[in-house]
Amino acid sequence: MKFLHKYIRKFWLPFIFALFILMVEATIDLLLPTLMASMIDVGVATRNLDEVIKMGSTMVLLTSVGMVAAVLRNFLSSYVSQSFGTELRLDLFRKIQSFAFQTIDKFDRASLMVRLTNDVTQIQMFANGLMRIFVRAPLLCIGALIMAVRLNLHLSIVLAVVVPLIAILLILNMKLGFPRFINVQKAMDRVNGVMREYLSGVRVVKAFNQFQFEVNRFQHANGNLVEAAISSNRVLSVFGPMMVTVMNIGIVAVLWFGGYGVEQGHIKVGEIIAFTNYMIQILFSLRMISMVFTMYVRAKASAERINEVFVEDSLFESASIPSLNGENVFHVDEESRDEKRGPKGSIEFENVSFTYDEKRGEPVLKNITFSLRPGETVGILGSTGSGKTSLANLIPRFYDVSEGSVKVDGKDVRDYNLKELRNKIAIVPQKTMLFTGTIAENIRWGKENATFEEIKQAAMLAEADSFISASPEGYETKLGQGGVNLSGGQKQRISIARALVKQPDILILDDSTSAVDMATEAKIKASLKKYARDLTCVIISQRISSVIDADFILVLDNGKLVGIGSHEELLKNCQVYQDIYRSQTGKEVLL
Ligand code: DCP
Ligand code: MG
Repeated sequence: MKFLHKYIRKFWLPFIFALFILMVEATIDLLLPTLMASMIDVGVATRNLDEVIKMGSTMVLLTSVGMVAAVLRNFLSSYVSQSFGTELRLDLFRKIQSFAFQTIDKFDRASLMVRLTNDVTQIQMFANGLMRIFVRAPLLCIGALIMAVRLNLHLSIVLAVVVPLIAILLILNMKLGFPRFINVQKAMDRVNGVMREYLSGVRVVKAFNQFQFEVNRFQHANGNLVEAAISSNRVLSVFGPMMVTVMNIGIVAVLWFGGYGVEQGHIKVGEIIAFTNYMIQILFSLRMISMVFTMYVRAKASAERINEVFVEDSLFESASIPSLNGENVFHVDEESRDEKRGPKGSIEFENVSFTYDEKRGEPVLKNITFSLRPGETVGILGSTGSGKTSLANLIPRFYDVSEGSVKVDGKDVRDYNLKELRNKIAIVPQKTMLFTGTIAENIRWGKENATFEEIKQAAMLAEADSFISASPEGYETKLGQGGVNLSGGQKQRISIARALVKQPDILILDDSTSAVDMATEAKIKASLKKYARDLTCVIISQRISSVIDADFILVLDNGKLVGIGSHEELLKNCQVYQDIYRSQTGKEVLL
């Protein structure tokens, strides 16, 4: 997988070094039983204390070296795997940031979460595992085999039977275990998905008393997870003991034949002990290898899922996200800010059609054409689902048009550097989204280096200053996630302030005063007019009163532009507008 190359290039040196240390460790492990055999057979059997001390201290020395090596290797492996995991997670996060909305829509959001957290952890664990047992296990396995055969060829006949048997068990274990492991992971994803959806909708769930429904849904996903986990554990619990049993029978056989050999005088006691030690090392290393394989399967599945994210096209290079060590920290380019002042902010739609999903027939916008000069205000009116938000989304290029073109300042939005384009535009989304942090921080989101005066000014324009200043902590009031501790209208006004502090050329208000009372709305519009003489405004609403004094109004109906003109003109000649007018004022249109 290509995305891994970068990390391999970066971490290969400490990785190789860790592998080298592992080889040292394995060698020590392999030497110890032989030394012990010699201690017993030469030292103890002949009552030669010098030999015992010599061998004993060599063993102590070797073990100490092994310990130091292990500590060093643990340091290395946790450093490498942690830095690798952190970087991978950051890169993945950046990649997701760079996605067009279409791409984000395509992935399930919960699955993106799991990819960022669990999948990265799996790969990280595998990398760590590699540096603990990867070379060590095969080396130990082969080394122990060689040492055992060298030690005693006759006893090795037992190995010739036992080792292939265990290998077969291992392979069976993997064959049966792998698909089950993958099932566990899939079930885990679903549990995460259900949980995430529940938590984001917890208020609605409570309001509708849908506990039981949610509990059932969770129970279902959880039950599936348990089944998958039990099934995969069953494989482990059958094969694990079987392998140990085979090996133990082998050890008994060695003791049996060995004991016979000792009686006959051609095998020494120490040899038998060393031999069984090697057998245990072989079993141990084979199980290690199977563990690495299990980790490998999980990591591979995770890597594939992460790869799916990396192979998606980025809409733009997200150079503005600060990296860990502080390079690339975002600076607002003062020069470009100054330069872009002046009468800029024209918008042109030319025969624009748009659909979210090519496969789903009916386009959401059909053949829309209009243009807006700098400083003008356009109102977009239409019933729910008529395509107002979709139209607005095309201006900052949240989505790409299917046909036609959208131009800002005479240039097709697809020809812009996205950062440059979005610097011109501030949008107050229909669904207010505030972040955890203080009110001031949330407003400053619009312009990173905004001074307190600028923030306060923006809040005053948005009619938010009065309620913010009235609260005890003022602008330092902490908001919960999504701004839960504010009313809907308060959130909308902070959201407007956040857009205004950016000092954009184009301001898009998507139903941004829907939760604000009429009087406050009128005040906001009045201050906007005063402050923003050369600001191009797109005001989306379902209320005629919100758009009545716009320079002109677009009336959308089911994705089609059915009227364009001033309030009076539309009252005269637009059927849909007349209907909306009648339903909102109760007055008949006097012609
Ligand atoms: N739509 C879609 N996929 C999305 C968003 C919308 O398929 N991610 C569809 C649903 C509607 C149509 O697009 O049929 C128009 O949706 P809009 O959100 O543009 O509609 P409005 O903004 O006009 O509606 P509202 O006033 O409710 O905000
Ligand atoms: Mg909308």
